[in-house]
Amino acid sequence: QSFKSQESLVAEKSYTCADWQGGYQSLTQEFDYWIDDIEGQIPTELQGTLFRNGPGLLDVNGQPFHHPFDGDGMISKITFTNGRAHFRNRFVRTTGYLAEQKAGKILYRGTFGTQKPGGWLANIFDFNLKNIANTNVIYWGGKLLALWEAAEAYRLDPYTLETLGNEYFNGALSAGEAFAAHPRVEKNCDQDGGAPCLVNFSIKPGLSTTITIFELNPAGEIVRQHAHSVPGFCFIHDFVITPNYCIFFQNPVTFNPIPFALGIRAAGECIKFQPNQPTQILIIPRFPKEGQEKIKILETQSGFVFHHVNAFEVGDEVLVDSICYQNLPEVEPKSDFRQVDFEALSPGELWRFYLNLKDGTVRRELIESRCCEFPSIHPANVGHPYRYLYIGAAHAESGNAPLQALLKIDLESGERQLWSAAPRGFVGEPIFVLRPGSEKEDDGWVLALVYDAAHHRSDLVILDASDFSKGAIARLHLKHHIPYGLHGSFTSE
Ligand code: 3ON
Ligand code: FE
Repeated sequence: QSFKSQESLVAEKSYTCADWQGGYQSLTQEFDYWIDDIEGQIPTELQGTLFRNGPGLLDVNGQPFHHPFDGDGMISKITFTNGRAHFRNRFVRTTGYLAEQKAGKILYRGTFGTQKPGGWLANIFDFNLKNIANTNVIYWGGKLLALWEAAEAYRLDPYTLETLGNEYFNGALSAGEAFAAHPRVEKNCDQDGGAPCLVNFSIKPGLSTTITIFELNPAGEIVRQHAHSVPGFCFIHDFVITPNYCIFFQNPVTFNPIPFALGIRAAGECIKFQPNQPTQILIIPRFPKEGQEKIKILETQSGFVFHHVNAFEVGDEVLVDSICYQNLPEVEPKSDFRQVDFEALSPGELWRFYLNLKDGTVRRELIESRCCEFPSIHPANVGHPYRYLYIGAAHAESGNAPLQALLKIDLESGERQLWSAAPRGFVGEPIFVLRPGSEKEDDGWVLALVYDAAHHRSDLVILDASDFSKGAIARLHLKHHIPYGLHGSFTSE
């Protein structure tokens, strides 16, 4: 009897698919209220605003999107003042969102599988993808910007979240030019006399790919911009910076444009992972000098990277920490993303890559094999050596599973701390917020939205970053759920 129950314990999952699926229902309402259902206490020193972005709608009037990455961007913001918290959410009024809401049906092809109703005839030769502004939201240069990597940023009012239009940075960008969703901020940029600098990029696909790098000053102006052409198709979602370089992982994928052009498949369904091809690592100087080699390409084993944690320079080497998948499953045209078989997919693992700029070699080391995604670090350490990282993780130590826990990793001592919301909680991206006046790297809080399937609502959970074993120091119950999101940022301005 006792042997049997132990065995079933081992086989038991930390979640049910039905619970997980609840977090992928659309949220149609827009709210504006003070959060008063709180367990624990919001630290009074925690002052500022957490902005989050992600797909808020997973359907138009009951017509489902094919993939969550195709969902319309919805911004949530939680403002902390004197121990209280205020919530507000609004959809980004993109051209596509407005048109589809008015029509009450899908009018656009989505990148990851959503097609216009009516079969291939309705989709053939339509290369117009819907800018859904759903991936990240940043506050920079006095502007709140919703980002999606294949098109222009949308500017929003930071207080009301009202959509103000596309952002072209005083004409530095032109219509149709993309501004990626993963900017990196170097807090102390030597080139700018110690001022903060935001670095971002754009990818222009084709037979060869153009990568453009933008550097913005604290006023939100593009002060440096340079473009590079690299051979082949690129699917690059994120990058990392150091004081001297931008580093991109060109995942080994091929793109077959024919089914896309013919309206048979969406663009994202024409991307095929190449497990026998190496990953190319593109190293681009941030401040290209006359006569200097413009771009250096190194190679490492095949793998797929969406997100990097951080990078820094040590002597002749650049160290890059990244979440790496052994395989990228194809998006299947007839499938339903809510029916995912987690165990059949490869988990995201955390690796450290050592790029030797002198001899061109790359070696790598596994840091964490527990399934993990959505890393966060102390903002002052971006591009520089660091000790602690916080990341969403699976409840179980091995296997692929939904994110239900928050993991803190001490890269120096190897110590791990895990806070889990299992069995009925599912976590999103954690964000580290430093305590005002903090001196220690982990002196601050970790904020994350947790979908609570038991109540079909989301909580904002606050952990003490220096000690996860305390459990949540505050749990703010929202009045509704927030569909699983992507990225966000915290501003104390
Ligand atoms: O050549 C083109 C280049 C390009 C920029 C190809 C292309 C059309 C596919 C393209 C567009 C790419 C886009 C629009 C990518 C959008 C990505 C997105 C919205 C989200 C990515 C999320 C990544 C992860 C790892 C999410 C994880 C989620 C969980 C763990 C569960 O909540
Ligand atoms: Fe991302």
